Amino acid sequence: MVIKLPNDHELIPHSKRPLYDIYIKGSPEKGEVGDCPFSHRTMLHMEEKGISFNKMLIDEQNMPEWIPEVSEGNKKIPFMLELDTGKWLHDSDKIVPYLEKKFPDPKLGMPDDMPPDVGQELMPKCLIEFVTSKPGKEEDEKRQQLEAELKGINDHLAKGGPFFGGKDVNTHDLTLAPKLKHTILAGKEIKGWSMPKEFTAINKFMEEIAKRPSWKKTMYSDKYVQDGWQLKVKMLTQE
Ligand SMILES: N[C@@H](CCC(=O)N[C@@H](CS)C(=O)NCC(=O)O)C(=O)O
Repeated sequence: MVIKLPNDHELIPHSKRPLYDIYIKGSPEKGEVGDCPFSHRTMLHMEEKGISFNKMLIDEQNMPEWIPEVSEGNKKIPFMLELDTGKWLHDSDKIVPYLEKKFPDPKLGMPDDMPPDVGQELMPKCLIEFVTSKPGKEEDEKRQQLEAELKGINDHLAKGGPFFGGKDVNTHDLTLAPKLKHTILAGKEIKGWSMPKEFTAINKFMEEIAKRPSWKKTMYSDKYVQDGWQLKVKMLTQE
């Protein structure tokens, strides 16, 4: 229970006190969460496990100089501070298994328990290659490559579903869902592409994941994703 005081301060029960400061992509000026699928993935895992955290917004175009000091030389988002121990963690690929070991309940599984060949190439590889492809033969090839990757995901989900974890989400769901959101929005924005109608299991998956409180609490606007991909494609195709 959180007791609201008239001046908007909150009294938070000890069990709900924030355990982490997570540094994610966003607009510090507007106080809005940005379009980073790796930050999203990490926050989804924390929400599903009931781990409380403070969101610290970082402008990706103007990243603080001290980040490599706490992230083993890397300057990437997300990274986070464990408030009880002062330990810094970085990279969603390392943070997610760390959280699974430290907070085993509810079990979401380890990333390498999941089918290794399903959805692994979706993003960045397939999506970036498609949205940066030249119209014509190259674009057709890259679209087919992307759709083959999506078919693998769809076929896997169609065997059970609506989630990879069946009725309950697992780590694979929480990793792929932000990537699928980016694929749907970037494909449309940059190439006027839409998810093929026959991929009904993916559509059902996205509908179901969007209903979860964890998704609602960690959402960011479609506009951020669309603008972010416009900028990324511009940068990548100018090189
Ligand atoms: N493997 C990392 C990838 C993180 C990543 O690429 N983050 C992007 C933002 S979405 C970033 O920090 N980009 C800035 C850069 O690469 O300089 C993870 O899973 O956390």
